[in-house]
Amino acid sequence: MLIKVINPNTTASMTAKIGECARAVAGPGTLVEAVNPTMGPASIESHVDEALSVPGILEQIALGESKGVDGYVIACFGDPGMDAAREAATGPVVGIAEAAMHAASFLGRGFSVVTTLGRTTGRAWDLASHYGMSGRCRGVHACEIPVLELETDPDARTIITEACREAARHDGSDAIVLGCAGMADLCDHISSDIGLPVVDGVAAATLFVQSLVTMGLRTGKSGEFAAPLPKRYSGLLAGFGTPASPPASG
Ligand code: 2AL
Repeated sequence: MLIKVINPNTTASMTAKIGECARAVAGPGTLVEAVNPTMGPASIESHVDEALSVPGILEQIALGESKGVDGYVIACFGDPGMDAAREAATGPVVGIAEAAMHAASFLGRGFSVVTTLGRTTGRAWDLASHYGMSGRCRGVHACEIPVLELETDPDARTIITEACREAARHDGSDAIVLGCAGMADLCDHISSDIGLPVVDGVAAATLFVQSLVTMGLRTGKSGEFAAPLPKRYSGLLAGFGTPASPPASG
């Protein structure tokens, strides 16, 4: 099967890391294609970044559909454009926040999220509520490292590890959810350092998509998530339009 892992930001080095982490868990019959859009923000850490990442995601879904992709991972912890992606794709689409929170809910009574900047914590709380995880999510904590500095800050691993340890202690949590795709490669190190289960959403979402495809399950298309109606789009978004069918004659 072919799983397309979409890093919704345009930073290729982060896409490469995400691809490695997805491939490390995918089964032998699964091919992982990791991509990022060519348009959009270099990192996603505001509501504006998130909104402007969605056209690039939809462009990547359209390309995936033309190649027969079996399922998709949206690899940003804000889970941007999830509903739109589910309309546009034939196969299942799983976001990393959604996947990580569900996986963590199997590991104990409560989990804490450790994310990048404090300004992204509101979105993480909203997603916990949206996914029915309010009773499980005990805290959302920021390490105040911007997304792209995860790759360059030599102290990033130590700072995030200590933030995870303190989050679990403060919240009395059984597990940690990492709140950024750029933290995926730290998951095993942090888990062995703090002695708690630590969930990386990239791995979790890749395996959930693989499982859904293996079970022959895909997004229900009979209502809300049916393909969008054909229509004209204008300006910068003109390429997203679909030609309307001519009115039936006679
Ligand atoms: C993210 C993420 O996963 N990718 C990105 O660009 N921003 N999440 C976050 N909380 O900063």
